[in-house]
Amino acid sequence: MSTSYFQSIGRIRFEGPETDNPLAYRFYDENRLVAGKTMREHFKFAVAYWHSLCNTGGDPFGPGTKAFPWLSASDPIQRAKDKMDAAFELITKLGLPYFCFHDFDLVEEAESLAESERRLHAIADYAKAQMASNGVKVLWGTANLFGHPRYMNGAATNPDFAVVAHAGAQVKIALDITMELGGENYVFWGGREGYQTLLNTQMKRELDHLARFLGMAKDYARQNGFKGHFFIEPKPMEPSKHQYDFDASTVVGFLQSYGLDQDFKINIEVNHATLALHTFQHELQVAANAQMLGSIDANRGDYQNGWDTDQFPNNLLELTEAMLVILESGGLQGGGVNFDAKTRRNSTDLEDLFHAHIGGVDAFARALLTADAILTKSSYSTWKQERYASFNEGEGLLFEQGALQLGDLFNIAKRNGEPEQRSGRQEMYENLLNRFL
Ligand code: XLS
Ligand code: NI
Ligand code: NI
Repeated sequence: MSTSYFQSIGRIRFEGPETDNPLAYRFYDENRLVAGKTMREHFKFAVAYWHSLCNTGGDPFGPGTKAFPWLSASDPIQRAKDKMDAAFELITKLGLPYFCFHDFDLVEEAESLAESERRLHAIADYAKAQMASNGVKVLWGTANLFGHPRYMNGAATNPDFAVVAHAGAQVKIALDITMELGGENYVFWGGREGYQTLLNTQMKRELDHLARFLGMAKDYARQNGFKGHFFIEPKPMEPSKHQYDFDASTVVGFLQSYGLDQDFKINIEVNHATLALHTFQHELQVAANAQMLGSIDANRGDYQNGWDTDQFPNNLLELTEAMLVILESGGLQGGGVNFDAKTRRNSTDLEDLFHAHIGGVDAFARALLTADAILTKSSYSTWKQERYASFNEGEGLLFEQGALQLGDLFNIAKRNGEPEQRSGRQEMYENLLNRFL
């Protein structure tokens, strides 16, 4: 590594909850065993290349505010290499095991597909050499099929086959470099896969195309030896008014109805869940119910507005509920926790990237410890089991086994009379979270 971009900052270490050092982990102790796995294994934390290395904070009202020194070279390949040096310095100083990328986060897209491909392979070679020595890995790769103007009417769901083919070429190259870098998973977030008005849209046809496209990508990767998971990342809106992958439930139905449910799982993003008017934990549970809880894009939204603010996670109650779902469903399948989050526009010091990730990592670590304590040291699981005790024996059990008819329900209800009122005790459950925090 040539230049150091974060010279004043050393390796971030676990110092325990009492430390005064803002550049230390208080709860994330990577080798600590919790529920049979190390914290490192539970989370598989990843830095998101696009937010932390590329995004200088521009918004619709003004330009970027962050002077990232790794973006100053004029040659695109040199700029990409500088950015990668900064990325690996950031990731290794944070002590995190993974990163995630879009193809054109790594290096800028060129005028032609051929030149873009050449650039991507050049930077992938550069990455590979460094990863061999620094041990950092790729949690997932993806293709940016939403930024370029050619995708304004969609990528895989574009009404023009020429654009669909171009998107296919881009996915092929993104898969090639993801595989070259030993990427463990591959993500599809359908930013432009949706529509603005049904007046100009054959929805069924577009969905058929999307399924065909995903199937082709899967077949190509499998033929080339890719063993990882494919994840669909749901989001209900923004940029399209109607996004096809609205929420976890929609995606489960889509994957099942097109026969893609063996290879594809779901990547749940906190702020996308809340945009769909769900909670994060609801989306996790829906994915887990379908055996499709693959990975997480960690961030948080804002209570007072309705878009993807992508703030770093810090809501301990939300995360504790999430960790309960994750622990109870046996963990993430193949994926990890990717910080799809950006520092605020006015957080302009390079050091802010460290504070942001440290805060997110520690929030998850603390939530894991809390959830584990709730599961192992409280009556939480027993209470939840007992709520359903009437299905454990007798007629309730027969109902679950499919041994009753509607007429039987009629006879049972007539015999029993009005059911006894049973409290849901929501507040009692909620108090457990605070008690164990
Ligand atoms: C945007 C998405 C995006 C995906 C990857 O809202 O979260 O960043 O995670 O394309
Ligand atoms: Ni995301
Ligand atoms: Ni997002």
